Amino acid sequence: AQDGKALPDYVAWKDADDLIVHSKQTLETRRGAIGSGLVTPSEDLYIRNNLPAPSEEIVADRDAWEVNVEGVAEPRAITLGELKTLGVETVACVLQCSGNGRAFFDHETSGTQWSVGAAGNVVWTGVPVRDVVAAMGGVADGMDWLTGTGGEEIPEGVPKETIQVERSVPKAAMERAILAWEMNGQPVPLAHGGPLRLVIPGYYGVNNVKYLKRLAFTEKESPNKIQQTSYRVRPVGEKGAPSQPSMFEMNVKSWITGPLEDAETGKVQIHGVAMGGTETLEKVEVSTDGGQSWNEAQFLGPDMGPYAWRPFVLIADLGQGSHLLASRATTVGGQAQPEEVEPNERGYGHNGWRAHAVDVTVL
Ligand code: MSS
Repeated sequence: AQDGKALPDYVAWKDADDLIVHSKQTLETRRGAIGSGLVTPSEDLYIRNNLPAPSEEIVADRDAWEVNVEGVAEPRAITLGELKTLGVETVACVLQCSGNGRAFFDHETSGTQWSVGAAGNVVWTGVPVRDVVAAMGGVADGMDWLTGTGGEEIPEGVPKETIQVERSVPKAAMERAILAWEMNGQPVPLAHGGPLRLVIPGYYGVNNVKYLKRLAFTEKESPNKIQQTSYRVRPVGEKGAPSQPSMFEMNVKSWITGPLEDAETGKVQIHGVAMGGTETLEKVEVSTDGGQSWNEAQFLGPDMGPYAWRPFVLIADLGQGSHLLASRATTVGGQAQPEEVEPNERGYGHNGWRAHAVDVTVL
C-alpha cells in the first residue's frame, strides 16, 4: 500500500494501491479509488475486524458450515448446504462502518480515523431469513430481536460478553435480512465473513455479522458489550449505555470522489457516490463554491434499489483559482444531508456535507 504498510496475509489478495492500511484489522478504500464505481470490487472493499479473522480452515468445506437457529418453533442446527435449498435472493446494499467519516469530526475521537472509504456497494446472494424462519415453524412467541453471533473463537478465560461479536437488531429487520454465501458473484471471502454472513440491508456494518454461527430470535438484545454499550450514539464525554441510540439504520449521505487534486481549467467531470440509507434517492446536488450555489447532478448507471449507492456526475466549468466541491443528497422522503452534524463521543454516522467537501485548485 502507498502508506508503506503491507497488506496483512488474510487479505493479501486485495489491491494494495487502492487501500489505506490503518492496521491489520482496519483497511480503508482510497477516496479516488471509489470513483464512479457502481459495485465496489472485492479487491477494493474496506475491512473492519473487531477480532482477528478465523483461520482459512473454516472456508475449506463451505457447505458443511453449521448455523444454530434458535428462537423459532423448531430450533435446530442447519448446514450451509441445506440453507441453499430453502430459498435464494440477491440484494445490492451499502456496507458501511458506523465510524466511517470519523476523521471529519472536530473533537478528538478514539478509533480508526476513517475518511470516506469504510464503505462499499456490494452485491450479496443468500437465503432470505424469512425463508429460514418459515422452514422452522415461525418465530417463537415473545421474541423482539434478531440476534447474530460471529464465529470467532473466544480465547479461554476471556468472558465472551467482553469481546464476542454478537449483534441484535429489531425483529422487523428479518423481512430484508439474508444469510449470504456469495459476495459480488463469488463465494464470500473469509475476510468478509465467509462461509456465511448475516446481511441486513440499510443497517450499519457492525450488524452484518461475519462467519455467522448462530441466528437467534431473542427476547432481549445481546448482553455483549458490542451491543450494550459500544456502537451507541451519545454526547462527547459520556460513557456508552443501553438507553442511547444504537447504530442500526444508516442515514442519507454522499461524497465526491474526484477530482481530488489540482485540475485543469475548463470543463471537468465531478463525480461521487450517494446513498439514501434505507430510502430511494431523489437527487444529488453538487456545489463548486462551498455551498453558495448548487446544481443537480446526473445519476450514472442503474438504480440497484433503496439500500444500494448510486454514482453521480456533474460536468462543470471550473475557472482558475480554488474551488470547494461539495455534494448533498436528498431522498424521496425528503431526508437531506445536513451541512453540519452534532458531535458524538465515538464519532459515528457523520453525514455532514461541509466536512466531506474537497478543496481543488485549478491552475
Ligand atoms: N462480524 C464479525 N464476526 N466480526 C467482526 O469483527 N465487524 C463488524 C462487521 N461484522 C465484525 C463483524 C464491523 S464493525 C464492520 S464495519 C463490518 O463487519 C465490516 O465488514 P467488512 O466485510 O468490510 O470487513 Mo463497523 O460498524
